[in-house]
Amino acid sequence: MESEEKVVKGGAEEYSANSIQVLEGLEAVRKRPAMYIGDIGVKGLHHLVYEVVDNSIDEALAGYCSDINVFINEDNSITVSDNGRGIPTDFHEKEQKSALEVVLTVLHAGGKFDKDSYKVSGGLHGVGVSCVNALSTSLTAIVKRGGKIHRQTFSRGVPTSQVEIIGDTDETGTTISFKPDGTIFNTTEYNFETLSSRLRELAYLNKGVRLKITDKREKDENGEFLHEDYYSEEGLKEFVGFLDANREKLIDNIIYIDSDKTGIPVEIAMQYNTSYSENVHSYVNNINTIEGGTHLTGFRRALTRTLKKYAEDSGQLAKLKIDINGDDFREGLTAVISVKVAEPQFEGQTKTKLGNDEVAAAVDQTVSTALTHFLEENPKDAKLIVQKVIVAAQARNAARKAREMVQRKTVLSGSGLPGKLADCTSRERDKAEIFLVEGDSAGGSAKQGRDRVFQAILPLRGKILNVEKAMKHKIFDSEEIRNIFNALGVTIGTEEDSNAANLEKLRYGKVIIMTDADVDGSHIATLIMTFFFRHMMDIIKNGHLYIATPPLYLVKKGGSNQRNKGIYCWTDEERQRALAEIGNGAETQRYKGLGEMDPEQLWETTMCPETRILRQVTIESAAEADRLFSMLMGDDVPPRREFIERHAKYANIDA
Ligand code: 0RA
Repeated sequence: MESEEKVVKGGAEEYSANSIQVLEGLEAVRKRPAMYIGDIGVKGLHHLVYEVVDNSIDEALAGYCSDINVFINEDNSITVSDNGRGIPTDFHEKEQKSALEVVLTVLHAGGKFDKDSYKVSGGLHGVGVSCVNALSTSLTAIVKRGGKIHRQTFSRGVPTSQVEIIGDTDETGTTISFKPDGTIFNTTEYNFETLSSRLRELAYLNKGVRLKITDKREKDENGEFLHEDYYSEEGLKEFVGFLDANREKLIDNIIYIDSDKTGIPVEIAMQYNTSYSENVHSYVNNINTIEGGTHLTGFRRALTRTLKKYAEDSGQLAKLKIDINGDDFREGLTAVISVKVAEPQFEGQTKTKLGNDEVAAAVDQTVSTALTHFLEENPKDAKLIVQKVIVAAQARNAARKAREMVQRKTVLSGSGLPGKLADCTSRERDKAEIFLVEGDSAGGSAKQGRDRVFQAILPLRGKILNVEKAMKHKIFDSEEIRNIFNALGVTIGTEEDSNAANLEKLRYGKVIIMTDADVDGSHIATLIMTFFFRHMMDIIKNGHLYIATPPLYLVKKGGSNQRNKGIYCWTDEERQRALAEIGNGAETQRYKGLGEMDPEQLWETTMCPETRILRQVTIESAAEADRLFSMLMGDDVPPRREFIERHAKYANIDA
């Protein structure tokens, strides 16, 4: 006991008893951080910021806060500042400490004092600022409230001062600064892009709130810190405009719904474009529900029923011989659905599937009312949408016929696998890997260099079909694409629910894309990722898709041909270090393609599990990835060129 009391540095006597209790609560967070924030990698590190920002968003949703500022400070600490009411600082009798200290040191204490408003924004884990406090070497809270500026400081969740009044003010608000604990996190370096895109998403999801981010680690050519300023007047309507910026619109209007008539706030924006893919993104309490759920079910049900009824009543389906199904109504549809649910039940593998049954009916009712109005008031748009649906149904029918044809004519080896596949001997799925390799010559080196027990090679010729632009039945005409799904053992499901069973048939635990480390190679990698994103999303969601990373350089002594004297380098810093290490006469050989490496080098640098660098492709934010794909693959060339030039290596959709 003695020693524990001493942990409370500078605390007054009345602190000690409570602090020990607090220590026990937050010690659990420090012992099992992943349980509270997901993981202790880059994701968890960024999650700390979201947790703090979510509290400010809640304050904004309650109607008391308009501006949220995030700073990445020079030392990779974070400051989040808002102009809300300020966390209460008055003494809390039951806990025998200030409300501010309770919020910052007691697990799940965030909304305790505010019974009237429910917490609607909330990180995936909704754990509260006290977790951030527990996982930070230092945290300072500054609260402007009741004419005074208050301050309290903490270290690893333990108060290092009492609440002190440090000045007068006529403003209100909360500022939290924290430095993540390097003994807990694998990395403590923040990524501006990652935080910035989440704040942009939050601005669209919470119209009227201004979110700014400033990176104090970096200045641009004008001597200004890197910064972004996000504000959306029209919310999801602008979000859909942003997602579809590079697609051709089918109708000019964005259909927009914002209603809480059912008691559950529902906001939806939708727009049809001339593409063939469905891009529907859903959120619950600002969380991207990648796995969908009842809100999505309600939306789909209402969309299908309302459009079908309109099409039938207007006589446009009279001549159609084939059936229309749900998919046909969503081809070329971009939509964002956002609901706020008081007590959300999250289910599914990644806890991003909404389970509350009452939400399906609420969304269904809201959508069918609003959409019926829209169709009646905009007959020209309505006609274009119905025509598009009819074409989709006809194309689906053609695709089914084409697939049946293809499955009969595909040339397979005796095993039912494509002839170009060099399969591995192991049939243990978790150990087995398949490399999708750009070009026949690199494919040849990979076949020689591999460990044939667990590594299979499938060479792919040139650029695979541009899947963003291709209609469904064209996809089945591409030999390369047929080879991919035949080798993997899965079928491209057209029926909604076939995915889980389909994934069970996957023959390899890791599907690894291996392309040259140049712009062309990254384009091909993006094409293949697009293919998986559009047609086998589950392979990405379940963590099966990877990108191999060949080295950029080999640094070795000039004139020497001995390979073992060389050092492989993946970055310019590594190259500088290698040049210094090898010393006089060191030379750099720039690898442009996989083909420049012999089988042994390819194995050592890119394929051997002990030495290679594999990057897992994750759907961090499906909306962001989707926009990226449409930009890279769409018709609009300038943004794509600019993007590829800026990100000379790979699109940042991988982890
Ligand atoms: C509890 C109660 C009240 C506000 C807050 C917490 C609050 C927390 C955070 C965290 C970051 N910014 C925040 N702003 C406010 C309501 C207090 C009242 O009734 O005045």
